[in-house]
Amino acid sequence: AGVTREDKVLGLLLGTALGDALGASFEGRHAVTARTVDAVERADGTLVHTDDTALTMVLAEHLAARDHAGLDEDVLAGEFAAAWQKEPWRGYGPGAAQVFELIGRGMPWQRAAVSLFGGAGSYGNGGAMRVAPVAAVGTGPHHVAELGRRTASITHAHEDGQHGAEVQALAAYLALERESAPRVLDIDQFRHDLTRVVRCRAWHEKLDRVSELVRTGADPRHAAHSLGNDVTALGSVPMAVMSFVSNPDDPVAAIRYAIGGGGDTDTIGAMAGALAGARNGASTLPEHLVARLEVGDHAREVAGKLATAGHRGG
Ligand code: R7I
Ligand code: MG
Ligand code: MG
Repeated sequence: AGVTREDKVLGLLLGTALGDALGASFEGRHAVTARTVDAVERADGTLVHTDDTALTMVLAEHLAARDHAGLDEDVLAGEFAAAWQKEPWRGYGPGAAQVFELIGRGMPWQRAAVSLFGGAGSYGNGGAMRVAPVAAVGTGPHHVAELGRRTASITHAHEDGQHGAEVQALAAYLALERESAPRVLDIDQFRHDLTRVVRCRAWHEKLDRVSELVRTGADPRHAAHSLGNDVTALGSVPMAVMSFVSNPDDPVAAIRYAIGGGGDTDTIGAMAGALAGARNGASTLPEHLVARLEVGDHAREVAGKLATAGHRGG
């Protein structure tokens, strides 16, 4: 009964696209008022997505096409690079663009990824922003986190860039497999499950803060100030989790909360949208907004395959 698994997987993809495309108009703003988001929602015309959705779709297709064969980083690296090459104007981070260019010239992704930032690798949120589809194929929390880390490592050699992908992947898994509306979301349990997989103090501190902010009913600006809203993984994934757990039953409200905090609004919106879309299903997304997305039909096709690909359960 209730929402089907396929509708939830589609919700994950369309929630990503909707959060990304709505947030894209506000990237870099200090904070965003509800009225300005209203105006974008009420307008017509295409809601153009950015790199976040483009790479999420590449990963979703990769996983859907390979079924039980699982994830192949070498193949996926080439697919990411090809997507960048085809549409370099989608707003890619400078580090990611550089890695994709090097991969396109034949450099192995391992070498390309560590070449960034003086050999430290990137701790940007590019691994986390595109990771959600792994939730549909992982066998359990640890497997999902591992898949998330592996997909991120193609461009993000820095540990923090990978931790962000682990946390977002696991959050998406919990939203898809454990948490279905109308069951009430247990925020403390959700946070507890996330912290069990990522054994890192900085992440635990941020996620603990999420519980506290939910308890006090913090508004988006306050939450963004406390958790961060920038292009780093540690400075954006916690705000996305916050946006979801404080609006668990309404994807558009979760996305609006994410955008309301300002900063990296397309990415925080995309990640919050993935979580809320996965929990509530695509059927809960407003039709007039979904109709304006670029990925609608393609997402439906991929979601159908992804919902039955790989292993199930947890
Ligand atoms: O992580 P990445 O793909 O960027 C994703 C963001 C999202 O907001 C997308 O919507 C798109 O707009 O870009 O790309 P990177 O360039 O690897 O990382 C993003 C930024 O994080 C970098 O450009 C740096 O500003 C910062 N950064 C670092 N700065 C110093 N030292 C990431 N890693 C480092 C570092 O090691
Ligand atoms: Mg983007
Ligand atoms: Mg962004």
